[in-house]
This record gives sequence, structure tokens and C-alpha cells, in this order.
Amino acid sequence: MAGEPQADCLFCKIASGKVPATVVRETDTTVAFQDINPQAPTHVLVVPKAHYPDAASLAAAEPQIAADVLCAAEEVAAMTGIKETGFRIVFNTGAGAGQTVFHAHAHVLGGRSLNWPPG
Ligand code: D5M
Repeated sequence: MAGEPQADCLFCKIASGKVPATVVRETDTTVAFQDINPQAPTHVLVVPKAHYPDAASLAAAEPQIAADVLCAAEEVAAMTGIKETGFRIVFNTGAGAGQTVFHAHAHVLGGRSLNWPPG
């Protein structure tokens, strides 16, 4: 069924606590944890607990949970102090855009100057 946890999905396992991660925030529908390969002084991932392969499919199927992910990203930015200095929320969507883990996730990045356009 759409949104059900997938046995072979790393972020489903992190969301359920089966794989350890440094969790910084959790809500009924989302989990936020430190990225294992940080690209900025603050680099947190926000994932929905429901499994959708990318942000676009999440938004199409569950717009409220997609909004929850965005709100959680804002709260992570406030908690970590990057809201004041500027931060970026990135949803790599599809392998062609650099997505490597096919469970929807927001990258919340800040703590250094961020160039535009991104690479
Ligand atoms: O981003 C996938 C991100 O997931 C990438 O920045 C590394 C991160 N990652 C991979 N494995 C882990 C674990 N185990 N803990 C925390 N973070 C992890 P993408 O947009 O798909 O390229």
C-alpha cells in the first residue's frame, strides 16, 4: 500500500529506529537526523515516516505530510541557529538530480555561504 514502510529502505529503517542515526527532532509524521556525509556545518535530513520514493510523489499523494516535512525543516533551521543567517532546503528528486536514497527527504543546509546556482 502507498506510504507503507519498505523492508529494504534505509530511511524507513532510520525512521523506525532499526538503523541508528543522530535524531534531532521527531514529530508524528517526520524524523530529522544528521546527514552522515555533511556538506555544510549544519546538514540535517528531514524524512516523512511514510515511504514515498521522492518529494514529488509524496506531495502528490500526501500533501499534508509534505507540508509537515517543510514545517519540520523550518523548525530544524530555528533550532540549529541557521534561520537567522540563511539556509537552504533541497529536495533532490530523481537520480538525474543527484538523489541516491529513494525515500523522500529534505536536506536542511546552513552555517556557510551557499552559492547559486547549485552544482
Ligand atoms: O541524499 C542522501 C543523503 O543521505 C546523503 O547526503 C547521505 C545521507 N545518508 C546516507 N546514509 C545515511 C545514514 N545512514 N545516516 C544519515 N545520512 C545518510 P540524496 O539527496 O539522496 O543524494
